[in-house]
Amino acid sequence: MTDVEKYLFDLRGYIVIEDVLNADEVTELNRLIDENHPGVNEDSHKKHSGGFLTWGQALVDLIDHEAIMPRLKFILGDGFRLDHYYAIYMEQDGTASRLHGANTPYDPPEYYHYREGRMYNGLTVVTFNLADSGPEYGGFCCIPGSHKANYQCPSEIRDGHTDSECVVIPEAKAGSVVIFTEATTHGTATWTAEHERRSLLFKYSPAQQSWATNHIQPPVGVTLTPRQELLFELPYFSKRKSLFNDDLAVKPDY
Ligand SMILES: O=C(O)CCC(=O)C(=O)O
Repeated sequence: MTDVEKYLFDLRGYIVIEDVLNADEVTELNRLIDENHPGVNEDSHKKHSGGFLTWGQALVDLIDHEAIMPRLKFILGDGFRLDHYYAIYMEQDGTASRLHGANTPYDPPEYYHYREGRMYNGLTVVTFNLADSGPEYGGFCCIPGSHKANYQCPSEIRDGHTDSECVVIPEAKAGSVVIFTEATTHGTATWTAEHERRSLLFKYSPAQQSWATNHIQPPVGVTLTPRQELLFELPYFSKRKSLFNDDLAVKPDY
C-alpha cells in the first residue's frame, strides 16, 4: 500500500489500482468465462453469479494475488478471510442497483474505524475488472468519503443515484482492481457500453467475523496453495495463522 493509496483509501473509502493484470491475463480470464458464462437475466440485462472458482486456476489465483495481499493486510489486518465472492455481468442497459452501505446508520460487519495509528475495516471488496468500466460506461459507483459520514444519506441523494452530484463512477480499466470498504455508500450505475461488463468481486472479512450466513467452502476439485486454504478458514481470532509467514496472525502484547 503506497502512501498515496493509504491517503486515498482513508479519504474516499476506495482505491483503483491500474494494470494489476496484463492484457494476456485479462484475455485468459475472459476465455474461462466465455466457456462457462451463465448468461444475463432477460429483464435486467445483468447477472450476479458465484461458483466460478472451479472454472480454472487463473481464477483461483486471483484470491491471493500478490497485488492485493499486502494491501488487504494493511486494510484488514493479517488473518483476513474470503467471506464470499461473485461475478457481475452486465450487457448494454444492464440495470442500476441501489446505493447501500454507510457509516451511518452503523452496520456492525461493515465499518471503517481509525484507532491507535491504524485503520480497521469490516467487509472489504476487491473487484477485478475484466472490461473497461467508468463514467463513460457505468458499473461501480459510490459516494467518496461516506464511510466516515456522520449523517444518514438523504433520500434525495440516494434516489438521485448517479444524478446526485456527490456520486462518482470511478474509471477502472480492464486489468485494474478496485478495493473498497462496504462502509462506503455504493451501488451499480446503469451499464451503457456496447461491451459487456465483467467484474469479479471477492469480499474479505477480518479474521474474527463473517458477513455471509454460510461460511464459504473451498472449491471442489481445485488444488489450493496453503495460503489459499487459509483464506477459506472459519472466522475466529485466537491463534490464527499468518497469511504471510509461519507465525501467528495476531500476537496481542498485553
Ligand atoms: O460493483 C458494483 O457494481 C457494486 C457492487 C456492490 O453493490 C456490492 O459489492 O455490494
